[in-house]
Amino acid sequence: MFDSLAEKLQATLSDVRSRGTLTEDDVNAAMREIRLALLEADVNFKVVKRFTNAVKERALGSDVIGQLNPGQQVVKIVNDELAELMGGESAELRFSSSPPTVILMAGLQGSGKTTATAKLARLLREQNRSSVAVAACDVYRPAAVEQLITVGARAGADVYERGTDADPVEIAKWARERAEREGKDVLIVDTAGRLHVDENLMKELAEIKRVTNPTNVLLVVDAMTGQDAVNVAEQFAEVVQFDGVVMSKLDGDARGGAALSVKSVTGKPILFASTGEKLDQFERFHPDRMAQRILGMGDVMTLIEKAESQFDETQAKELERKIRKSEFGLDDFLDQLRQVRRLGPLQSLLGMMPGLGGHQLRNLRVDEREFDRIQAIILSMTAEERRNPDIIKGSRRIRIARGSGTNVQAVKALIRQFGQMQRLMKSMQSGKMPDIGALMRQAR
Ligand SMILES: Nc1nc2c(ncn2[C@@H]2O[C@H](COP(=O)(O)OP(=O)(O)OP(=O)(O)O)[C@@H](O)[C@H]2O)c(=O)[nH]1
Ligand SMILES: [Mg+2]
Repeated sequence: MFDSLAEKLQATLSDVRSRGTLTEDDVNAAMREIRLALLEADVNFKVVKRFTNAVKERALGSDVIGQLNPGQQVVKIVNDELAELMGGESAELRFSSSPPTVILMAGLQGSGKTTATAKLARLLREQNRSSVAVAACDVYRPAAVEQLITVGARAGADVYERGTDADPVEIAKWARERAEREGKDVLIVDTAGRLHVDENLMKELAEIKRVTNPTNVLLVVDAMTGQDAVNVAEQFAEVVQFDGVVMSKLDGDARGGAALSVKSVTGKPILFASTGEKLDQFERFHPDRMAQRILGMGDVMTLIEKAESQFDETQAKELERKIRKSEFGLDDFLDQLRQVRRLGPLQSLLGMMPGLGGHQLRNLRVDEREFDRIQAIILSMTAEERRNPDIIKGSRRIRIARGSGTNVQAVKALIRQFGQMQRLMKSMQSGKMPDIGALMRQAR
């Protein structure tokens, strides 16, 4: 899903990320690319304009924060704004304080209402341990009731149906009363679709809404229809109040325009995403995670956040003090390595290390085992050797190599690099992290 958009945004942003410094022209160029990518993804053009303006304003207005380089900040801004575009916070279903919670499903013909009804029933049964009934109020298509009986049963829900002869409003009223009587936690009402948003459909929906008094009205829209889905949602919003959107068939949507625009255009959040024909291909919609998925940087975003919280000020100050006083030894180095490692995969991590821009990163293939090797070498040293690596010569070197399962060259390289790093640190004012990338290249 969102394949082509993801690819384009990722390419643009990886270019931005790799720059040490960013000029206004760089930002403008990136915004042009992003605008094109979004338009090609069939995102509403007003939404695109608002989006790129917001990103640009923030990108140009922000200072360099902490250890992140400006390119990475632009990436973070795009990520934040993408999430914001899709609603920011994840929207939740409302639950009634006096059961049943009634969920009314609306939408055009073939949008995926019946499928979503069963999927939602399953999700609420599994995740909330709710007892769920579904009501078959589509009496126009003979097979519709049969379909709900089949998928409803598979989802473990009671199916309330009265065939195709009864009036849908009557069925809805009866189903609500029955759910109340039978003590169901949740009643999901499946309704009939139409080809277009027409008056009859709206009248019937309004009636069903009146007699069931739903806690949530969900509009199911087909993501594959792109901006049409958004237009339909807009038309619905004018006549029937709905609370949120179920975005169906996201699996077949390579562009993503509907998912990206619908909140912005209708003001209604996406609550659920349907991503396949199987019952369990249905999930709560989280704008932030979706943004990260589109940018292909779930890990990096998490890491940036982790880094922001991990490299706290106190630690940075202590590190700075040690460096200033030339007290930074191999023990501290190992501490740093371990701290870094807790954050996650090295390859993505190194890109956000100060002094390691993206262009360096691209040439750097990190083998996670390097970490183990460096750690093993340092751990094979005595405390004295770690404080004062200069004494590591001859037989000490052989002992350490043997103890760490490496060789004398590796030990030598590490100590030489550490020496260089110490000298570099002495000349540095701030408590930056050492250039671990260079160290690893040399230690190999
Ligand atoms: N790939 C994919 N197919 C889906 C998804 N959701 C529904 N479908 C398929 O889309 C078709 C229509 O789904 P329904 O749930 O019957 O749609 P509906 O809105 O109830 O249709 P009507 O009752 O005719 O108005 C079916 O073939 C479903 O299997 C989805 O998330 N992904
Ligand atoms: Mg249906």
